[in-house]
Amino acid sequence: MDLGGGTWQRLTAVLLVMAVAAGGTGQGQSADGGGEDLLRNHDWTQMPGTTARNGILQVSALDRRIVEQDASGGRPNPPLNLAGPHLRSDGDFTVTARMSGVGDHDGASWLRLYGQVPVIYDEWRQERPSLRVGVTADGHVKVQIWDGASDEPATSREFDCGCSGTVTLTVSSIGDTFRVKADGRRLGTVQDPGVFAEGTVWFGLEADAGDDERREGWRLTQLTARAESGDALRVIKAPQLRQEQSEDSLRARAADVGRPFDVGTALAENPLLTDSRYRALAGSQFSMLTPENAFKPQFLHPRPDVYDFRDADLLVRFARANHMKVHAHTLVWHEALPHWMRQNDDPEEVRRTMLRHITAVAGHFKGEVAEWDVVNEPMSDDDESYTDGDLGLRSEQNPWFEAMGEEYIDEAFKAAHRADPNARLFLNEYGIEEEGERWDALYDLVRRLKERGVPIDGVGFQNHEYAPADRTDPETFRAHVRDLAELGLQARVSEMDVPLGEDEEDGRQTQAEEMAGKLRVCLQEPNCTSFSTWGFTDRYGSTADTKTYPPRPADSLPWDTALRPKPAYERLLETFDEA
Ligand code: 9MR
Repeated sequence: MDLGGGTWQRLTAVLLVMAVAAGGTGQGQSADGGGEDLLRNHDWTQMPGTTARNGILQVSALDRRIVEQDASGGRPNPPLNLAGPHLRSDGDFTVTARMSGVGDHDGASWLRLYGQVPVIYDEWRQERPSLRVGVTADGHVKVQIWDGASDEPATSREFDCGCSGTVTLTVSSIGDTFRVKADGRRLGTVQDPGVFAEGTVWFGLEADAGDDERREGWRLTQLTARAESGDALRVIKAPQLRQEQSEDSLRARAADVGRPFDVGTALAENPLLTDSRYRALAGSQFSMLTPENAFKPQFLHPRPDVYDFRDADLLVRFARANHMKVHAHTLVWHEALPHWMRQNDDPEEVRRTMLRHITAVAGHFKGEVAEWDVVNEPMSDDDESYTDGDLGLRSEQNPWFEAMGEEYIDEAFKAAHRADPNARLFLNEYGIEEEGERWDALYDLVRRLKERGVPIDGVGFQNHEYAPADRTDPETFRAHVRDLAELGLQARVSEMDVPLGEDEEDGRQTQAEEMAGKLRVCLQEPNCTSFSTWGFTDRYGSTADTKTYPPRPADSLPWDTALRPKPAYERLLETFDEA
């Protein structure tokens, strides 16, 4: 994989702070003296959906969406330049974009300014405050404002412009008003509910596909930012990814176990690049990361012929900078699929789609990831699937099983092995920590796979304890880990979280004991190779209640919403010490 050495240098460059005086003419100013030239002086190579040539960015329709769990609907998930420049402003400022190739085809062309970057919770992208300005297919200029209180824009205004071809759009944030201009001509104002109250501005570029499915999008030929009336505006480069290490950490303990053992967490790229305290803990506490979403098909393979690995690569770079392993997740699952992947009923086509996806994705990350969840959650949730000789495999909503039956699992592992022969290959599942037909059926499945010579190395036990009934005896887990050892397979705790009920007495103690119990067993069983939680802080935890705005965080993970360690963290440390 080409991670671009030069880019890497730029990415890890020390925080570069540039004072941009209003109307100044120093180095870094654009040709017309309109402020700091964000396009030419800064890194846009990591902006998904774009290609850079001669200082111009081609923005194409990426069409990323987050579908709901039942595969319906889908919230747009347009990209932002996480590893590029962002602004710090404590006052009024102006951003100017020159856009070419707009207004002459079906889709709209957008510049998005995020006051806070969105957070992806379970099957949902929560919009936080942002402003989007763009040119529609019929040449209007449209302004939309998200105020952080809903998924939909709180304000939407359209101005007659007659714009097409090349347009220079200007947005000024002045007091509590946004002023919008096109080609220097005043279009109007929109009330600002406080989009940039945090003093930060992150950039996104979007091209709508439109009905004609054209993807060529538009071109950004200039982007500048300047302060208004003497207020300070600084352009900030992407943060350094390497984090300071500490002796007093989970990963330092894991390094002392006396055999290869990793302690991991799921990580999300948005907070990783924008929240320095999240980044510091992620890099200093863990020796392994699992991409929470970035490696899923709907994130990196949004259209049949479009792969965009840039957000995923950020996580790989972070891992590399901090000597962490990547446990990649996931190649074949029935969720998080872009709609196009479900649209074909021809079994041969479905098989080809699956194999092509695995070959491209595992091939891209070859040598960069230590392990893959090749197949995720293949077991059925329907009791009927476990009766009358049925083998308990999920068929509902699962296009892979529908097309190929059980064989999809064999094929997936073989293709992953061909693409990256050195990666350890896992099957990952929930609800298998306890006795019952689900575990029995999974055990039978992996035994069959081994008998057929399928290159599977291990099983991930997710250990989501969403309800008190999910709190399982570590000794049962131990028995299952040992069953796998007999088959020559490894095991790992892959996604643990322990959400507490509203008024659970001594809840945090229970949470700590649950996590410590599984870690202890994992440390004691030689074929158990890692212990990972599904995220590490409640600030971005996937079990938050996102039906409300802002979301109500759950109490599930070792660090709280203020990133303070909870008893679970202390108990995990102690458990390493006791081992
Ligand atoms: O935490 C993830 C959430 O942000 C996603 O919307 C969701 C669907 O892609 O997946 C969540 O992660 C799941 C993981 O991929 C598989 N096991 C269950 C995890 C928690 O729901």
